[in-house]
Amino acid sequence: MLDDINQEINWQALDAAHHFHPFTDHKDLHAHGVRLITSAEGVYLHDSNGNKIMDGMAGLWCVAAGYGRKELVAAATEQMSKLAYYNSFFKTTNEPAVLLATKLAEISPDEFEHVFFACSGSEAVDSAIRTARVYWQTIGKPQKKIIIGREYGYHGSTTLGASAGGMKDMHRQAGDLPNFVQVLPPYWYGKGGQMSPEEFGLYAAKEVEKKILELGAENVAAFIGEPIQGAGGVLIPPETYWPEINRICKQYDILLIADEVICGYGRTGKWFGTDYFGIKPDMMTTAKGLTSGYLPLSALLMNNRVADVLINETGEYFHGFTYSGHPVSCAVALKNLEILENEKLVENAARKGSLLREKLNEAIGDLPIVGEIRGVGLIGAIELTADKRTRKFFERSGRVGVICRDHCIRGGLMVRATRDTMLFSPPLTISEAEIEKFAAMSKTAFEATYADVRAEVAP
Ligand code: PXG
Repeated sequence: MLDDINQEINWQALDAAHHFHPFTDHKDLHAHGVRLITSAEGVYLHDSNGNKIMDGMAGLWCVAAGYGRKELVAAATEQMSKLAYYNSFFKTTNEPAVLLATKLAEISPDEFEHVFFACSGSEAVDSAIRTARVYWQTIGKPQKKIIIGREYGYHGSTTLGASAGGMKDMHRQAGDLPNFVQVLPPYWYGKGGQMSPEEFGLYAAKEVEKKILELGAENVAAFIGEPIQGAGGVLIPPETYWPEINRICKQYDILLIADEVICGYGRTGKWFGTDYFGIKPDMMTTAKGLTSGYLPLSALLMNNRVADVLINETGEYFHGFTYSGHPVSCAVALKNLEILENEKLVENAARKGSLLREKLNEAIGDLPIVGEIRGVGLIGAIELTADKRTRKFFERSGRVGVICRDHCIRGGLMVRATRDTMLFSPPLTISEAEIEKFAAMSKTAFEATYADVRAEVAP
C-alpha cells in the first residue's frame, strides 16, 4: 500500500517545491534533481533509482557504528516509552543524561569530569566559546574575548561557529562577528612550500603565537582547532604542531578548545583526536559519532580548571537548550558507545585505516593526478594534483574534484570533494572485503578522472 503511494509521489518535484536544503545552490540542485536516499544497511546506502552506494563518508562523518543497528533502535524505543522528554533546567535530571555524562567523564582525559549537552556540533561550539568568555569574566578578566581559529577551519553554522571557522564564503554571508580571527592552518601539502612537514608544523604553530602577541594575550580568550581539520580538507597537522600549540596556550594563558566533532569517538583510532596528538585542551566539543548520527546530540566536555570556576564562582550561567540532555538521544549515545567498545571499533579504526590507505596506494598511488594519500584511522584524503612532483594545484580550484566525485558516486562510492581534495570517512564497521571494494571503485573513478583531465589538455 505504502509502496503504491510512494510510486505516485514525484519526490524530486516536491523536494524542489518545498525543501530548502543546507549548503546548497538551489538553482543548480533543481537543474540536476535531488537524489532520494531511501534506506541503508551496514556501509551501504540505497536510493530511489535502485542504486546501492557504499557510504565512504559515514553520512556526514557521523555514522560510526554503521546503518541499520537494531540495538540503537531498541534503545530509543525503550527510552521513548519510559520517558520521552524532560528538561534539565529546573533542578531536574534524567537517567540516560546522568549515565552518559558519567561515561564521557570515564573515556575522556583524566582532568575532564563535566559535560554540557546540546543537539548539534554548532551548539557545542557556541557553548564552548560562551563558556570561555564567561570563565574569563568570572575570574576578573572580561577583556579576554578574542577567539583565534584557522583558515579552512569548520566549527559549525551558527553565527558564532561560522565566525570562529575559516570559511570565507560563510564569513561573507553572515559569520563575521567581531573578536574572531583566523591564522594559517597546518596544511603542509598545500601551504608548506619547500619546508619539511616538521618545520612547517612549527612554523604554523608560531603563527598562532605571532597573532597572540599582535592582539595582546590580555585580549585573547581561546584558541579553537579541530585536531584534524575535516570539512576543510582533512588537514592532518605535522607531529610538531600540537605540542607547540599546547606550549603557546599555556605560556600566554589562553584556553585551548579542541573541536572533536569529527575526530571524537574513535574516528582517529583513539577515543579522541586529542589522545592521538597529545593535545592538552581545556574544552572539547563533540557530536556526530556520539550517537552515530541516529539522533541529534552534542556534548561539550570541560576540564576541571574551567568547570571549577563555572560551578563554584560564576553563579547562574544563563545558557542552555530545551533539548539539553535529551533522554532519548542520551540513551542512544550510551548504547552506541557500548557498541564501539564491545566491537572494538576504535582500535579497529586504526587497523582498517592503515589497510585502506595501503589498498588505495596500490590502486591509485601511481596515477599522475594523485598527489598524496593521507589519513589517520578512518579519516583521510586524496589530493588531486596537476603536477605530482611540485604539488601543484589545478587551475580553477574545485573543478577536477567535482569530476572525480561524480565518477566515484556513479561507480557506487559516496565521497566528498573540498577544493580538489577528495575526502573519506567510512563507518568504523567497514570490513576488509568492503575496503578492497572501496579501493577497486576508487581505481575506476580516479582513472576516469585522469582520462578526463588528459582529454582536456590534449591538443
Ligand atoms: N565542528 C566541526 C569540526 C564539524 O565538522 C561542526 C562543528 C558543526 O556540527 P553541526 O552538527 O552543527 O553540523 C562540524 C560539522 C562537510 C560538513 O561538508 C561538515 C560538517 C557539517 C556539515 C558539512 O564536510 N561538520
